[in-house]
Amino acid sequence: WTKITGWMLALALPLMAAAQQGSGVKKRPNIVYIMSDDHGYQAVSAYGYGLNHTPNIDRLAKEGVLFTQATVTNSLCAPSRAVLLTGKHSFINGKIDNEARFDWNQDNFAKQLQQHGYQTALIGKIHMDGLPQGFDYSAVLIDQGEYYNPNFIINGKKQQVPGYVTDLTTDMTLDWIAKRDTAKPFCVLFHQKAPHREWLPALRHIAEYTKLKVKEPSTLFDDYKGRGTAARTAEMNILKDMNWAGDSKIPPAMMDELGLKQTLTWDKAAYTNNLGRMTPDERKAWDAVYDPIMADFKKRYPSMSKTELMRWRYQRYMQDYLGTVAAVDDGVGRLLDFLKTNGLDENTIVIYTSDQGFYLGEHGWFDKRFMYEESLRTPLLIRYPAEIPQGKRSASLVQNLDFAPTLLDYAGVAVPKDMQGRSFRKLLNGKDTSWRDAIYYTYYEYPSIHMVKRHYGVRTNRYKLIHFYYDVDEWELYDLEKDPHEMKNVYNDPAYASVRKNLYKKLVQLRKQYKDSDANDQRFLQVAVKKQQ
Ligand code: SGN
Ligand code: CA
Repeated sequence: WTKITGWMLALALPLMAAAQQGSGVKKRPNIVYIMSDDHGYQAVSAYGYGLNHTPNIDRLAKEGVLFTQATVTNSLCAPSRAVLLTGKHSFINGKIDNEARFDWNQDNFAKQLQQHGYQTALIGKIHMDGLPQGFDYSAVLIDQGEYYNPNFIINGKKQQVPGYVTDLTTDMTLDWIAKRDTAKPFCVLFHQKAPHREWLPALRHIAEYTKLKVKEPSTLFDDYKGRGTAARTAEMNILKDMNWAGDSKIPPAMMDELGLKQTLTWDKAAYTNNLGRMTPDERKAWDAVYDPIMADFKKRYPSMSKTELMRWRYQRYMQDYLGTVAAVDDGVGRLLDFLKTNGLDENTIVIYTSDQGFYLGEHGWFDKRFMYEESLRTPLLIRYPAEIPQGKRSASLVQNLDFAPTLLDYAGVAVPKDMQGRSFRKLLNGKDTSWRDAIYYTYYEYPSIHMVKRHYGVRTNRYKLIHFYYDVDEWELYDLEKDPHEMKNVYNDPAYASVRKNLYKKLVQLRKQYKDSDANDQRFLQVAVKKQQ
């Protein structure tokens, strides 16, 4: 039997491939899933915040759909990637935080695509140990990866590659597509490291971006009075918690001269290691731009007030952050041009998103983790001319949980029953009017860097209810329509009693639906306690 089936398959497969390429038969789409790291939607110009200009990502908005309310289920790097791959919440796929082990043996959508005749690749940041499964080709960064002359693990073998990480990730992606087997459809996960901390832009962008002056968010000087303990005790304030050398790029020797203490124990080392990776020529070009900025800071620092210092640090942060976004945008442009030149633009689904959102000074913060808007939401733009309308915006509550089922749906592969997300293919076609009215969120990495307390919650298109636990037991409720910046917790406001009751009901229902429980939270507490011992 196996012999006969083998023979039959050997004959049938090329025929099937030929049929796919032939006219009459609709070809299965290719998929380019672009995900950057920590790219807040505020820094995609199509979202209209006016911070920067991303003409290439914006092409996807013009030629496809932009989601205004796309969210993640757990606003942290590796957990977000695990959700993308498995289509399951963190408490089901097991990757609850950046430390937990990810079990590559479990099913993922790339494995499914591979089993159904797709060729697959994973290129760039994945932030998970172990050889990626489900990919014919993988070229991944180690852990967080490096900006200059980074190390990659290419199909399991470590190798340092000269160049700038964002450009290299783009090069490798285009290269892999160019060399693919044209008889099969492909799916590539094109994962940029940028704009992750410590924000080192490409040399071609530093002169322009270090001159940038952006508008401050209205909540830059938030005193957290309207909210709970979690917001007050988080350690992600731009003035207090950012590294002087590592992040703001003040040379370690200058820190000593000015009497600046290291913020984190690796503050100076981050600077030395990151810049130390540059070639002498690269370093010269870098210093030519940054030295004068630092010399100017040195003169001004002694007379700067705390407010002035916060303002300086905010601008410095934005310059480098937005500088790294510029190369990501270049890469998207190169990819779109490449698809067009190679006749692939009609039949390729292109998605642009980030592993989560990011604070660009809102509430005085950088980083993410919280279920508050800037980190809960993530940019999401999709282009696929064969099916998706052009230039539309959608406020539907889609999540990264939905990527796996959506992509399988487009590929014509049955969605495994245990995936928890839902395909939004019909939603994009305007054929699904019963989309979910609330999303569920969990966050676990505490106590840890940035000290964002454990929490879970529910968000509808108007309200948000959050429960912080572990070493507190606090609830927060926000009315996003009246209070879009989430400055006032109305959990105890009698005017919101019935809203609160309904949201709580919804929360209980979602926890049940997704198979989450207090028992899960307890189980993961044990993991954390063990980790600290
Ligand atoms: C590092 C960063 C943190 C960041 C985490 C997780 N610190 O620890 O600021 O929150 O990564 O980021 S650093 O000083 O080492 O840069 S994530 O995107 O990978 O989840
Ligand atoms: Ca991230």
